[in-house]
Amino acid sequence: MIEVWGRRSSSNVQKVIWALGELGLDFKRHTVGGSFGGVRDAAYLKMNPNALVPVLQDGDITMFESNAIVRYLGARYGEGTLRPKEPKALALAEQWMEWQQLNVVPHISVIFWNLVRSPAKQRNDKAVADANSKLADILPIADRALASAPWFAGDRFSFGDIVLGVLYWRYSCLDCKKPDTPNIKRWLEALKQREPYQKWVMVQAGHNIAEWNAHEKAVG
Ligand SMILES: N[C@@H](CCC(=O)N[C@@H](CS)C(=O)NCC(=O)O)C(=O)O
Repeated sequence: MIEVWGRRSSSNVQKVIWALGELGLDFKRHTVGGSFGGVRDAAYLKMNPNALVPVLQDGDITMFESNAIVRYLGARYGEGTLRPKEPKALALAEQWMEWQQLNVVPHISVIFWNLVRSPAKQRNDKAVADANSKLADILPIADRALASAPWFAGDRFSFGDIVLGVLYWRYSCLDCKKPDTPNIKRWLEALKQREPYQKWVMVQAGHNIAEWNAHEKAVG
């Protein structure tokens, strides 16, 4: 059976378990990382020397890096579904996955860490304002792409929707000013109809550090 190591509250773990859910694959998950620890144990470091989650084990493959894991799952179990078969759709899915990771994730992460994961006294308001202003420039790029197609790869959901799908849920729950992106809004509503997204991603992570800590413990 496929095994995944990583706490459910981790966005990078969520990419993997959401992808597994989309593929209808059973898996066993081990809760490690964050307040649960375990990522510096010798046995874990053998699987992921970075001491980070997630790790995936499937037969003779043990691997880390969430986006690479999602790509592996697509190649092995989701040819034509999670991983588009047609070269143009595959190219678009790959393009947007890279773009989301490099351009959007860092800024949403800054906002999330400051507003939710840090005690109020340590909040860096300037960093939050800078990240918000960068997102106001960057998110319209994704919005324009979604004006001509329902999903990032075209007509069908694919792994090109996974990276932003996880982070955008968090962002949508945050109390901060957001750019007007009607096509992203429609895309998010479509994601919300997907059962694996509801199960693994649409979890309220809280609005401050106390709520986050309670959330992390509760979801495991
Ligand atoms: N590039 C890595 C980043 C992994 C990462 O930063 N994971 C975070 C959680 S989202 C982590 O392990 N933090 C330490 C912990 O949870 O103990 C990936 O995409 O898998």
